[in-house]
Amino acid sequence: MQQNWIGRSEGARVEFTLEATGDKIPIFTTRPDTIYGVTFMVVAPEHPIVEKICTSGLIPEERVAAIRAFQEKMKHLSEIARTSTEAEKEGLYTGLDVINPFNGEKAQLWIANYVLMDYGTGAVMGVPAHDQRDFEFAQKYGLPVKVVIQNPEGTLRAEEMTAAYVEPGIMVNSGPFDGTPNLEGIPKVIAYAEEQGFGQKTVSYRLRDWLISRQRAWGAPIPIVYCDKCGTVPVPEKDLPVRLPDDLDFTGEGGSPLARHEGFVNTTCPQCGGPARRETDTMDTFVCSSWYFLRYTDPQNAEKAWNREDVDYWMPVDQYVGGIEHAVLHLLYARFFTKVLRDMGLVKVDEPFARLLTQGMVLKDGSKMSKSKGNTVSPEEMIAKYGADAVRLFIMFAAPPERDLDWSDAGIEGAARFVNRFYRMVVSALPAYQHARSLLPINPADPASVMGALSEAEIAEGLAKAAPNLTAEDRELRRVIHATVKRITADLHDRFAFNTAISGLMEMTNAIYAYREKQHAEQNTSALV
Ligand code: ANZ
Ligand code: ZN
Repeated sequence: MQQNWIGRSEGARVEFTLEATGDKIPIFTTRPDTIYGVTFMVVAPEHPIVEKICTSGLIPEERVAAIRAFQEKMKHLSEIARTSTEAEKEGLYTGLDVINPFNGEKAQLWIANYVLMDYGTGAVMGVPAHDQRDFEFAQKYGLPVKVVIQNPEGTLRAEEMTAAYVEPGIMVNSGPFDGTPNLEGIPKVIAYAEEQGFGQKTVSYRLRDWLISRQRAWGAPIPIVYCDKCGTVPVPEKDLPVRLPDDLDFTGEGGSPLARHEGFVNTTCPQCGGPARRETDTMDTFVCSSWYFLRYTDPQNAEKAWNREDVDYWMPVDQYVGGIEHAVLHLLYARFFTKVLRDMGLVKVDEPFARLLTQGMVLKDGSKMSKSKGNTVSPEEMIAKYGADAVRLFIMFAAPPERDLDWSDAGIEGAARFVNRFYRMVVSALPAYQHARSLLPINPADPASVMGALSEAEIAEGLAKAAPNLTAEDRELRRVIHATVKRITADLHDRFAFNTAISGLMEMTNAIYAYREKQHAEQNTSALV
């Protein structure tokens, strides 16, 4: 998920030219091998060239008005709505043409919903024969389709295509590149563009800048002061930390209560001593969650964030448990902070978290519990009715921790019944257990004599005394118990499989009850005999 989020994409930037004005419009493409197949160009509605065209006097007023209306409509659509593969492609011809620097051919310049301003260059070369979005766009607006990558059978015909051809093939209709396998063609086309000076190899990222300031009354303060004379002045280290006031007035009027707190806002300039104002935005809470785990290694340190030895001893975090919603933001930022701190020589580790378990959610009737839906279950009520052990047992048992679990009242009753059954079994076995233990050379008052302190021989002797003649059933029960111990240990330790550990316990409990009932029956029959 992080890889997708960062979205590194290798490709080329190639400059097309607006014929009427000579303006250069660079495009970003991952498929330079298809550049001879360009039959139109599309820019984002917000692209600066659109503004320039609208005010150039080169196109009629009605067209300008139509472009303005289109821009306005796009403003209200989310990025997802605009670019989803299902979304209807919508566009508008600007009335002007661009020139493909590779072959001097003209292509119409369009604006369309599916091109985003903040990715690549905000402009796309339209290759309908080999890009599905471009194909759909060309079909809708009657733009030409030109095959430039031929399939191995050599059967691809523009007039017969019902979808873009996106598989590898041989470059055709591509001037000097004809006959080149397209994957080999990519670096060759880029090299040619570089030679000719109208393009170069480039990398685009989907990742955006992270704006860390928030208009909030909580979060780490931004330690900056504004002075009329000195401008923007950082709070000196000796005056850190800046503390937020704890007597804020939450009136519900617009704006940040922090900005209305005169005592916080008004301060003196660290440089000239004159009156100054504090920054009243605070940092996004993700700033703090990017490094709090490092502070946990040395939480009482009043001198610095942490002591190098402590942080190196504890880090990395052995096991991280969190929801999937943290996979791309929090966990990515935390990794980034850790790497920067490592580069600064403040921590040794390269990665903050050794293992990650993404836990599922508790659902009710198949959907996420939420106050607005009114489908929440109050843990307090459940605990009052069934006890905390039963509630916990149900949650652990109902699904593996990485999966969502559906809340079920019947399930929790079942869990409560099991807790009681288990408890009765333990309590009823206590006298027998105490008797057996009294036969072992263990002094409960002396912890050293318990378990590890006994020799093998002493244990064997004790066991022989406590259970002199093991029957076949006794042995079978003991086997079940040992197998259960092994299984639960592995379930818990290796894979946090609480649910299967609990079902192991349930099976063992059944085996113990069955064993006892049988013993009981035998005793009764022998009494009869
Ligand atoms: C021409 C072409 C031909 C393309 C072809 C693809 C296939 P990724 O892999 O996600 O980086 N593109 C570039 N900038 C865009 C923008 N701002 N908004 C929408 N689409 C944009 O995708 C890169 C491809 O997405 C680029 O390569 C471009 O279309 C399009 F047979 O160029 B391509
Ligand atoms: Zn000043």
